Amino acid sequence: MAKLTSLLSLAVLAIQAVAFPQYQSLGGLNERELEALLPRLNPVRHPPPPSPPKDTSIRLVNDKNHPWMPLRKGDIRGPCPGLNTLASHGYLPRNGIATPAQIVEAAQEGLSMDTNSATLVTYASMLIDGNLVTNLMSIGGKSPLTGLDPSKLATIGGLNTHAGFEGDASLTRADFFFGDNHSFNQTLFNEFVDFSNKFGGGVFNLTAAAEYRFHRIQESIATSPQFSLVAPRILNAYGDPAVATILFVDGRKADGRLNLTEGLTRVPEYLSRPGCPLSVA
Ligand code: HEM
Ligand SMILES: *[C@@H]1O[C@H](CO)[C@@H](O)[C@H](O)[C@H]1NC(C)=O
Ligand SMILES: *[C@@H]1O[C@H](CO)[C@@H](O)[C@H](O)[C@H]1NC(C)=O
Ligand SMILES: *[C@@H]1O[C@H](CO)[C@@H](O)[C@H](O)[C@H]1NC(C)=O
Ligand SMILES: CC(=O)N[C@H]1CO[C@H](CO)[C@@H](O)[C@@H]1O
Repeated sequence: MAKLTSLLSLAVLAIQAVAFPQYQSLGGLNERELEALLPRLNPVRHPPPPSPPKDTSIRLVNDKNHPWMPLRKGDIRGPCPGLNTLASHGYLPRNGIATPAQIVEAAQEGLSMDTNSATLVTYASMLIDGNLVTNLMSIGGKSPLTGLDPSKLATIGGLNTHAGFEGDASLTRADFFFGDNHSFNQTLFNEFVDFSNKFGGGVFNLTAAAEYRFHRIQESIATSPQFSLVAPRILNAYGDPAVATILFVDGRKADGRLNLTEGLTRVPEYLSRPGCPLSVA
């Protein structure tokens, strides 16, 4: 009898599936899967995006509350040198898992990114790469620390997710095809420095940024068989080099520039954030 009932209900389910395919849930889960999953999800209310900071003065980035610390086992870093640095200096949770509000605040506090730019890139990334139920995102690879995946269709893969905002022809990261799409790549950073020397008189100014942007795309076309440059990545592929010209600039100097000898993964001891918020829009 039990067998017959389950056979019957299976048959009913099968008929439903055939008759009403348009009623499949948007989350890619059927009713039974939803019933099992919903009690285990941990939904949180999303606070509103942060307001602009009151204090925008010039300030040391590496201050006593924000010392650089090496990675502990399990700490996550990803394709964005800005966010990696903010996490390694404790402006973001050092494990690399954060809410969008924490990311916007850290970008404002630590590196003087202006509120509108930080809000735009953060919430856009959150939609593609974050967990909208727990309000958490990984700044690198996929992690169980962002909570259970609420849907089969969402990747919730963190910022490493290829073909979202992470993509090919990066300044200091190799293309997806070469295997590691998100780690700092010294070979590419050396090219970055060469271009700064050749076109920017030793700094990564806009001329060097434009030349290097063009060069990296040509290089990818020539060497990377699966090269791809489509939206949304194509937007930040052109935005990032501009951001890099104002990345780690020293707020105390009128022409404060990134000291190229320090690389892009940690702020130099002496570095002060700029005194006026920097827009990337
Ligand atoms: C506020 C939230 C931010 C988010 C969500 C974000 C996200 C990302 C992502 C996904 C990439 C990878 C693109 C690629 O495939 O190359 C990236 C690259 C980059 N980000 Fe961010 N970023 C943020 C803030 C910042 C800040 C504050 C800075 C510096 C002041 C910064 C500087 C850069 C630079 C220079 C790159 C290019 C790296 C490369 O091509 O080698 N970002 N960012
Ligand atoms: C660094 O990038 C170059 C050029 O794209 C690539 O050939 C090389 O394999 C990368 N190195 C590492 C360690 O990923
Ligand atoms: C970048 O620096 C080079 C060398 O000093 C200079 O010729 C060029 O005009 C600069 N570009 C910009 C946009 O300031
Ligand atoms: C740049 O960094 C190097 C190495 O840490 C240091 O010796 C040099 O004084 C720095 N240059 C400037 C202009 O701060
Ligand atoms: C989603 C994605 O692009 N991930 C790849 C990034 O690179 C690592 C290798 O370091 C691969 O394992 C991931 O699959």
